[in-house]
Amino acid sequence: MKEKFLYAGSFLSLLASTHLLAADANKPSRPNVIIICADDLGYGDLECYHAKNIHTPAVNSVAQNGILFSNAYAVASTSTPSRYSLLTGEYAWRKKGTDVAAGDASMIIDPGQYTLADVFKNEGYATSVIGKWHLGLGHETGKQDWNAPLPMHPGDLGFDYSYIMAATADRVPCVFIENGKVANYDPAHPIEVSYTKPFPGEPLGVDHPELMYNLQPTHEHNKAIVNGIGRFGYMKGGGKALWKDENIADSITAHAIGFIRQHSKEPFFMYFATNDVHVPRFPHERFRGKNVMGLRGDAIAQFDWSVGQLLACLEELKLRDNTLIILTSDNGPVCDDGYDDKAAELLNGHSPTGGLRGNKYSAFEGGTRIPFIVSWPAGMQKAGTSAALVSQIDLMRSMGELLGAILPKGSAPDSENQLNVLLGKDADGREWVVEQSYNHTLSVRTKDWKYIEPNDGPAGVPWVPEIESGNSISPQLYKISDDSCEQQNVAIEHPEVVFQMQDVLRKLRKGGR
Ligand code: NG6
Ligand code: CA
Repeated sequence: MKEKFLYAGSFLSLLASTHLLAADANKPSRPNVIIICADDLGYGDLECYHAKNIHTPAVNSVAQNGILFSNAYAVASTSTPSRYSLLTGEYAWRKKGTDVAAGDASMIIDPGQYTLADVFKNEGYATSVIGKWHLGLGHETGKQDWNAPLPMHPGDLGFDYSYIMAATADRVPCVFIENGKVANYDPAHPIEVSYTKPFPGEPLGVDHPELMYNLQPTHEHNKAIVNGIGRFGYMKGGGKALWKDENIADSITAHAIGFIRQHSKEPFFMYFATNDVHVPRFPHERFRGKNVMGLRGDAIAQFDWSVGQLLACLEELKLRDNTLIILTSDNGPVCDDGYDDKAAELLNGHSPTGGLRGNKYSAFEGGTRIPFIVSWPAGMQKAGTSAALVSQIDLMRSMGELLGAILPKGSAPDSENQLNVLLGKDADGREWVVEQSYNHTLSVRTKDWKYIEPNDGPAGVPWVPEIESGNSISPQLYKISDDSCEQQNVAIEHPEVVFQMQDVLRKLRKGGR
């Protein structure tokens, strides 16, 4: 089936490129595409988004050669649902089992679903995912044999090459998985993973705080100990395959560069998903201790370094001009997310959300409004900024449009083609964007308003109560303006706006757009 698409797609793109060439011999087509997706990087965390305590020269240069968006959204305020939506063009709340995944979760995207990687692959691109996956592996939760090839992995979802962390750095297994097999596998130390039972004889963080010598937990993260850091879940074995947190950025960056070099003569797509700036934050020693904000600031600097390495490689290979980079984050920022890295204490006046209310997990803007920069020097008229409403849900159909690809019926059901907005040719963007908080509360953002639907969840996020969840039993409506964001609930004064917003959600839930 996929082969048919391959032929049809290649033929169409040949037609499309011939057409482009006929219209304008210099017009670029089929750019390489790299999505750089940081983890928990906030709207205010980059210098080009007005961060003061941190220099991010590499990201700045992406912005200087592209469009910087000020109203762009992740689909959800946590990783798994956000990434699910980015890669499938379907709202995660439509599908069960898309909440924050354990490290032994089975594969969440069905191999029968058409993904963003399929769009590229069927247009003849070499495709890869490198870094954080967090969308499950194998066919049965908790039943993976980590000592053998995994029967289901990104290779079944359109990615030709994968070098990934199964979930997050704070969850076992703490090994990289390359094309469905543990990288650097150590037969002397077979791997066992459980999220229910400890392994006899394996020391746990809760009993041995002295073994967590690199970082101490503030909550949870006190089970398996790997590299002097406590984790979620139990694990045994791994030996030389175990990662060292301080080398994760180096390792994924080196693999990303390797992929670019290998495919420099053909169009490629890479989803580069960094571990930075998720917890545990333990960057390489060349970054540690350098930033006034402590480890969280050091991790942002390390993220910028990774971006810089990719840019340097593209420049060297003369690929930068015809490479379209989308630089973004999976959800809003958080300070204390389970380790005592003093992220909150050392902010020194910095606001990770750029002054927005709420944080990662929240229904408030801080949960889902994220940095979003699009840069394609050869394919954009001019650099600049855009206030258009943008959602990551639209990447799939927008990239499809870019490639002249045909998507199968029923695929990417919630995605819209917004290519002209992403390329800065259209300033309008979406009429509304829908966002999901940690407890599936949905919000609607329009140009002027933000509506949060009523629900009976607690006012603070249960495991980090100091974070405002955005939950309220009353409907909330806020006027969005630059100086005051989500401070005054005006739902009672504007019932007609509340009704319009509820109508958006009602129609969406029925399956419409
Ligand atoms: C939370 C974890 C947090 C982090 C998050 C996932 C607790 C106490 N905290 O459940 O540490 O791992 O899940 O983050 O459970 S995400 O960015 O991958 O969604
Ligand atoms: Ca995240």
